[in-house]
Amino acid sequence: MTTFVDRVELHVAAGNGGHGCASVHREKFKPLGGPDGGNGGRGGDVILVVEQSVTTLLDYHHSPHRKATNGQPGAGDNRSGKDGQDLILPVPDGTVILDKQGNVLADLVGQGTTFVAGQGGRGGLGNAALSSARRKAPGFALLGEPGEFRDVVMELKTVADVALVGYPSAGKSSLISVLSAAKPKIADYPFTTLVPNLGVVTAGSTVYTIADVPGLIPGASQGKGLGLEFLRHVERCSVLVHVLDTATLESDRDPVSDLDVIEAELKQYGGLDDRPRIVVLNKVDIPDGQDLAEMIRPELLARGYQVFEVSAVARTGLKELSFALAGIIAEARAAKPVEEATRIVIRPKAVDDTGFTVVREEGDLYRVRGEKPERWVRQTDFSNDEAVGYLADRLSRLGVEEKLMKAGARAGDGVAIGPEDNAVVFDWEPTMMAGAEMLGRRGEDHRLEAPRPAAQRRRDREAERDDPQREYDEFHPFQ
Ligand SMILES: Nc1nc2c(ncn2[C@@H]2O[C@H](COP(=O)(O)OP(=O)(O)OP(=O)(O)O)[C@@H](O)[C@H]2O)c(=O)[nH]1
Ligand SMILES: [Mg+2]
Repeated sequence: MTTFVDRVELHVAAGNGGHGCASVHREKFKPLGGPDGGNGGRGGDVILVVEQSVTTLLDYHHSPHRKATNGQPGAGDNRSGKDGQDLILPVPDGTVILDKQGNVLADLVGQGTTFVAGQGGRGGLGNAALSSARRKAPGFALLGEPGEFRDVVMELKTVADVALVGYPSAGKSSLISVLSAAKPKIADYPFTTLVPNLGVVTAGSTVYTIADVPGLIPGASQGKGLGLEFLRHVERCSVLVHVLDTATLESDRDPVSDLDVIEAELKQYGGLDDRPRIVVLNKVDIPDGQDLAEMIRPELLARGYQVFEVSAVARTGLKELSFALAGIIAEARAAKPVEEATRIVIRPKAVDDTGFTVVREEGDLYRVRGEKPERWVRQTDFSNDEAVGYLADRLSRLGVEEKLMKAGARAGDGVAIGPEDNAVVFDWEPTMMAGAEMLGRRGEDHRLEAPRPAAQRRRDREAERDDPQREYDEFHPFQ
């Protein structure tokens, strides 16, 4: 049975926002009580949080689809819908989040570090919130926005200070078992260790962690043995320890050529060149091993390695080794910039909702892209004419109509708002507002005109002021 999983695909779905409600207050003898439709609740986020007690991604291997709950719809009598609940997913320290193309989205190190993997959809405003001096009794409400869907890959890169590398059966797991309280599996056949082991070592006042990875053999970079797959677990360590077997019975091997082989494989893997290395000559309890260790020591020293002779079985040389490692680690820690604060919250993308673009595509289709227009479209109930009119007002106030006109669009041309695979397309009918503006400046050719930033800015401000959803979000930042 698998008990350790260090790479999974995870499919998250944040909760949808609840729809706003369109309702009119009714009381006996007071037939026109005004709009009282409440707002929809926000959909829950899907949030990954580093939890030290979690050591594998196994849970997500078994159930890779995770969904947060939806926000509830608003109701009459100004009742807001309940927010959906955030879904908190605990992950091991050192989990890297990638998109499907392999780009790193977040690197989660440190207890409590948080990544919002899927953002819940905003609730739609009810007609009470949408009413204004100009629109006293709106007969529509805004739709809740869909929650974010996202496919991510999670990879575990163990966070250890020391990594042990070497041939199978060199004694890496044995070393961990005598340096720390960990009890990894040890046996006299190769590839006993199939997944990394982690132990905690205390040497004087320094406490550090030590990990091994499955043994490497020549050609590991081509996938021989267990391959280099597990080397990702040594990427975060501050020091690499070569564990060399001084008592191997294989005639074509000796510790120095073993070292060369492992170094060549590390080089193939890449990215580990700057890590300090030390050499441990293991199994010196065996007389031949002791002799061999003495013979090769000068050569290793000449290459610049610190060399330690130990026996994991007879437990000799361990103290020197663990204190030397503590020294290197203390130095590495001191050299590191101040410990990164834990509990960082990483949001996948900063939303820039200021601009939008209009691009003319083939067949007289004009595509509008931008955070705001796309969001507004998602919030619109297209079966309600008033809601569609409200959308048209919003778009025109943002300057979408004007930009369309400048791009050459004419009444009847197709306008698509949104990306190719998910756009709302309609025939363009310039509204009164845009038409009036066009008349006002008859004789000028918009396409030759330089942008008028001040006027544009003013229009943007006005559009902003008349966006109740935005104001609502500002006053309810946690919804
Ligand atoms: N005599 C002697 N045997 C040792 C010593 N250290 C490890 N061994 C033996 O070597 C064999 C392999 O030890 P492991 O610790 O499993 O080796 P490993 O490097 O973790 O091997 P893989 O997990 O297969 O990569 C076991 O039979 C151990 O008992 C030592 O210092 N002296
Ligand atoms: Mg092992």
